[in-house]
Amino acid sequence: MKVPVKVLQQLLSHQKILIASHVGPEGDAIGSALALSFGLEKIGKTVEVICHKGIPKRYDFLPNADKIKSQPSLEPELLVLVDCSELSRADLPKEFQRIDGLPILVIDHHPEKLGRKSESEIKWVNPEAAATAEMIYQLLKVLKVPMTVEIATCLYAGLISDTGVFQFRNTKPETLRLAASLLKWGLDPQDLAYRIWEVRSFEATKLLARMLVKAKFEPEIGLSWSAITVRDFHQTGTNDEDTENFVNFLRSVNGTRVAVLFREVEKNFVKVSLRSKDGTDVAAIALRFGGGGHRAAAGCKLNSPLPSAVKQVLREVRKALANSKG
Ligand SMILES: [Mn+2]
Repeated sequence: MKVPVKVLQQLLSHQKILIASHVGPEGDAIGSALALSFGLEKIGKTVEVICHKGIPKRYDFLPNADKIKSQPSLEPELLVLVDCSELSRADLPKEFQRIDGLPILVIDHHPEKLGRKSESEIKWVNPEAAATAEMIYQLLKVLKVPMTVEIATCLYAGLISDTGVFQFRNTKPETLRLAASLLKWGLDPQDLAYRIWEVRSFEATKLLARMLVKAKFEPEIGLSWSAITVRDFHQTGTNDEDTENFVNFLRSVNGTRVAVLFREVEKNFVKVSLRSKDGTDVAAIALRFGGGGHRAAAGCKLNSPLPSAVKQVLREVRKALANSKG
């Protein structure tokens, strides 16, 4: 993987650097942002990582996670978006959605949407990378940043987060080779996998039970789906953050080609997670509703009542399933 010279120039020619990622950050977003901040600090930069809406509790253990801010305190000369290619998707305070003249550097592995490029943006997008963490690793290597256990932990978190602990198809020989070299720093792979993929509060476990009870399966077309309502969240004392990885329980139903989980987060506001197992492009479906993601894992949000959101999204999913061979 080659790091474009423009990317290095952008980083080297600015002193105060703000790093942000997408809303609803997960291991790759947070791990990549933190690893990059460690690296840039090592080469003398002043760096801040911003997650305006905060990070899910499960990532609190990552080194320097406690230093992530909700509001920038420095006047940045450069904004770096990691694991995110659009300012509109970035988890930044509102005023940052339009800042005149602030150069933006994008480091991302999500397939690019067409159009959308402003003058002040330099984009390094590599959809071949299993995780943005792989790109950050290359970047730090070119910048000659010495590896540390902190950086290794953050990068490893990014890798396991986006590969489902090396089980998804995006896992490549290079991914495993990088993981192997990071493990040499004494990381505990079981502990990291547990913290990122397995651990769940008792309340969230009860919520999961509700979701499973309501699951629907249409074996003829290979569709599994379920919906969580505001009432479910309320009665179990949980929120949307607790639903991480729930959709994978639907995906694991034998005969499933596409799994969909709807969460009615508020009245008339529904979040949707889509997963595919057979190559059906769920990112294309999510895109139709203003969302995005990868071919096998994507998401979107709808401002509509739950039944209508279910109807709209499942109509598109059924169409996609009919069009792709099962
Ligand atoms: Mn990612």
